[in-house]
Amino acid sequence: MSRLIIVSNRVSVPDNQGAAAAGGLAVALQAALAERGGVWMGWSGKSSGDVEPEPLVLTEDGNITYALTDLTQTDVEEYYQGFANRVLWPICHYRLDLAEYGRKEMASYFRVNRFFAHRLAPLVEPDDIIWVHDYHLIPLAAELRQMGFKNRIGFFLHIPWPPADVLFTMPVHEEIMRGLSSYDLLGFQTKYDLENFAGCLKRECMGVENSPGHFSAHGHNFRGGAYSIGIETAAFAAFARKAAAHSMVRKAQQSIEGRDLIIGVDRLDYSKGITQRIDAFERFIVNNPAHQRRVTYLQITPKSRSEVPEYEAMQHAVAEQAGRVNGAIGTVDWVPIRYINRSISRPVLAGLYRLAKVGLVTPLRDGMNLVAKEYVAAQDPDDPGVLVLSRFAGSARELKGALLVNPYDVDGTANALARGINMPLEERRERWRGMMDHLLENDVSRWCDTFLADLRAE
Ligand code: GDG
Repeated sequence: MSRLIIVSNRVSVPDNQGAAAAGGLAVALQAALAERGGVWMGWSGKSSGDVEPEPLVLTEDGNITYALTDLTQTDVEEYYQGFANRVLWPICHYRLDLAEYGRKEMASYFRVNRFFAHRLAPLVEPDDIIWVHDYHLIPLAAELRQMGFKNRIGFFLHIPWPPADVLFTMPVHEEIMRGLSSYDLLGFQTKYDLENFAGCLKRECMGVENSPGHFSAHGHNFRGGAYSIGIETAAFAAFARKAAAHSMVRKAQQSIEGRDLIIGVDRLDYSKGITQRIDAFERFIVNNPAHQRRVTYLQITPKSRSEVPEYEAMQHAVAEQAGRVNGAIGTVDWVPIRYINRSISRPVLAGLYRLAKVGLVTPLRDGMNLVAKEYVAAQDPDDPGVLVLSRFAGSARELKGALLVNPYDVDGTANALARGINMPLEERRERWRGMMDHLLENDVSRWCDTFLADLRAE
C-alpha cells in the first residue's frame, strides 16, 4: 500500500495525553497515517523571527513522521494572519466587507506555499499519495507539479466555497482557481460548495465540467466531490456518558440548580453568529417570560486569531453584549448568560453538551460545524436534548432532526429556542434517533476512507 502524506497549516502532534485530548479530525488522520505509514507536514505555529527557518524538525511516532517548520515573522503576518485569515477566510464566508486585500499579503501566500513545497519535496517518494488540507495551502499542488511531482494529490476544503460573484471580488481569484485545478481530487463539505466551485470555473470559461464531478481546466483533468466531514461518533458518545461523573460537570450541574441549560460552543469568530445568537436568547426571554429564571445560557467561546484586528474587536463586542443582556434581563438571583472566553477540556465539554436541553448552533456561514454533530452524539438516548441549527451550516444538510433557523432572523431563532425547550420527550427522541443513526454511519473514519479511496482511484 502506498504511503500517505498529509499537509496542513497546523499539525496535531500527539502529546502524552493521546487521543482523548485531540479532536476527531486529528484522530482520524492519525489513524489513516498509522494504517499506511506516512508523513504529516505543516507549520509548527512558531516564528523564526527575521531569520530563515531552521530545517524541518522531524519526530517519529511508530510509522508516522511529523515534519514541522517554523515561518519567518513576516510570513506569519502576511501569509497566515494576512492573506489566509483576512482575505480567504472572510471571502469564503461571504464577508466581502471584512476582506483586506494587500499585494504583499497575496505575494506572501504564494511564496509560503512554494516554501512548503520545497521543504516537503525531499520527503516525497514516487508512489506516495498526498492529501492537502484547507484554504492556507491551495497553491501547494501547483508548486509540486512545477517541480515535476506526478503523485496523486488531493485537497479537502474545510470551509465553504463561495459563488462566482463573491469569489471574483478577490484580485487573485484566477490564480486560486488555477491552484485548485492542479489537484487530482477536490473535496468540499457539501454539494452546494461543489456547485459553487463548478460555477466559478464556468463563469469565466476557465474550465468545463465534462460530466458530474469531472472537470478539465488549465490543461488538467480532475474530479470534485462532496465529502461531509464527520466526528468519531461512537467514541464521543461513550466519552459523554462517562463525563457525567466528572467533578467539573457535576459542579456545573449543581450550579444551574435545576434550570434548563442552553449551550453554545464556538471559536470566537464572526462567522459563528454569536452576537445574533445572544440577541435571539434575549428575545426568547422577553417573548416568553415564563422562562425567566428557569434557563441558563452557557456560551463557551475560546479566543482565536486574536492578532487579527477583526477578532480582537469581536472579543470586546461579544463580552459587552453578554454583559448588556445580563444587565437588562437578569435578576438579583439569576445570571441568564454565562460567558466563558477560554477553552475547556474535551471531557468536560462532552459532559456539558449532555447536560444541555438545547444545543444552540447558529453560524452565519460554516463549512460543516462539528459542534452540532458533537452535541447530538453526546445526548442521553432516553432523554435527548434538541439541536437548534443554522440553515447556513454545512451540517444542516445532514442533521434532519434539528430545528433549522435563519440566524439573521432573531425572532425566528427565539421561537425555535422556545420550541426546543418545550419539546415533548417523544418528539425529542424521534428527532435525535434519526440524527444519531446518520452520524454513527457517517463518522470521521468513513469520511477519511472515502476520500482516500476516491483519490487513489485513477
Ligand atoms: C473548521 C470549519 C468545519 C470549541 N471550543 C472548545 C473546543 N472546541 C472544538 C469543538 C469542535 C471544534 O473545536 C470546532 O469545530 P467546528 O467545526 O465547529 O468549527 P471550526 O473550528 O471553525 O472548524 C468548520 C471544521 O473545520 C472541520 O472540517 O466543520 O465548518 O470552520 O470539535 O468541540 N474543544 C475544547 N474546548 C473548547 O472550549 N476541548
